[in-house]
Amino acid sequence: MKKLLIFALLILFATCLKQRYDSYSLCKVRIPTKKYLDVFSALFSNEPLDVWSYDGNLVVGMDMDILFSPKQLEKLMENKFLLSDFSIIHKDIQVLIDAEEKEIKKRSEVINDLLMLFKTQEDKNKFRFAKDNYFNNYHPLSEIDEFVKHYQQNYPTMAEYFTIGKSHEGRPLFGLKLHSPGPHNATKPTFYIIANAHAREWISTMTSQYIMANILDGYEKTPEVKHILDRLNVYILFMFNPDGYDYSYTKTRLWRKNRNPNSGKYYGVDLNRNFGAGYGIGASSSESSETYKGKFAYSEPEVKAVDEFFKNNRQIVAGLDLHSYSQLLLRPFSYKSAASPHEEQMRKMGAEMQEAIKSVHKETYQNIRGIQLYAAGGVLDDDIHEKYGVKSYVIELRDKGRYGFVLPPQYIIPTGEEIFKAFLVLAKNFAK
Ligand code: 0X9
Ligand code: ZN
Repeated sequence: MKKLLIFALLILFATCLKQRYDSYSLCKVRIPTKKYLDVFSALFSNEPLDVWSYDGNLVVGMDMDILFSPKQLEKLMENKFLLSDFSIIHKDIQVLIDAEEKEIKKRSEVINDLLMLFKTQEDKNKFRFAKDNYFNNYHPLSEIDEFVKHYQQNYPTMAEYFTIGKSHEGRPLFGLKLHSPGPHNATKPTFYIIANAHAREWISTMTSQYIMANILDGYEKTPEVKHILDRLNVYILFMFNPDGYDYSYTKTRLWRKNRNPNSGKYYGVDLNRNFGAGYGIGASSSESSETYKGKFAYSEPEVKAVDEFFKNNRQIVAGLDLHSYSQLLLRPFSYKSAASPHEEQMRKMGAEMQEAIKSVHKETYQNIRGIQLYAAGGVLDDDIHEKYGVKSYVIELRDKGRYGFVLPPQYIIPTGEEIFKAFLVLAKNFAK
């Protein structure tokens, strides 16, 4: 009884430590002119807004999803004349976060109850890592690592566990190198997948794991997968920002950046503004901003490690950087309007992915150049495209704003299914 009480108190304590978003409202707003935009942004210069769409930037004439704290909402209400359009999508985002937490807990309890039926650890792992069970839920970082290792152990001749360095807080940046059965020939053309540059975009790591599991399980059964893996290696980095993910999972659900303490008051650098190509464009110099670019290009250990990884693996020809949300297929460049020398090929392959995705659950994803969305500099995909000619895409996964970053777990599998199809059609172009 006493033990139970202590346990309950610990749980209570842990939940109290979580950042709450009571009465934070997610709103759709549109600012009609540049003049109004300047006044609007000046209003919020002390407490930067969390712009969920448009990469943290305020834009003119477009619908933006913005999260307002209660104080900010009050200010907004007094200055509504600055907007040409305004509506509230969720008047209390904490309600959504509570519902998500409840759902995650319920789903993990169901699995935990059933785990009692199995005796050995091996059988237990087989059950909890079965695809239908695992992809039914979002998981803490330690479980993601276990899942990846479990798959590696099941396919020792086709998968190699690797790390490329450590995060700011010392967590490993881990992945799997997938290849056809037998010795790993590292000189083969290689496809990359990277996920979770942004902490709160949980669906991105789940999708990268879904693709991994389906490549390994599919090799013997699906001729398309075999065709690709016989010709291409696939390197997957499941967690670009482990510190941020852990922080988002356990403490502050809507955290985006890494966990660099900066000068002490405001934590975090936006890892997708810290690369070299177009460094500083569409990014912030302010440590409190969601798009803080860091002290200098490649200043962050996570970014440095990923940069080294691409430098040392010049056989990488193409790949995907997974983000959420908005349902977009973005190709270079994002920092400049000049077309890439590979524009035509990349637009065409984007259209192939778009069609493949639609064929699965009828979901539409827009196929555009990054800059058509908004200028963003220091992003990974531009950097490796410019430096090494890697045919790199960003996929902004589901949804289109109904749940935004707080996408319920029942969407993990459908998202995985459609993006796995996109992976197959894109990779096929390089499996010659
Ligand atoms: O801003 C980003 O880093 C990405 N969007 S997100 O909402 N996941 O943060 C997109 C980067 C790609 N390029 C352009 N925005 N143009
Ligand atoms: Zn992102």
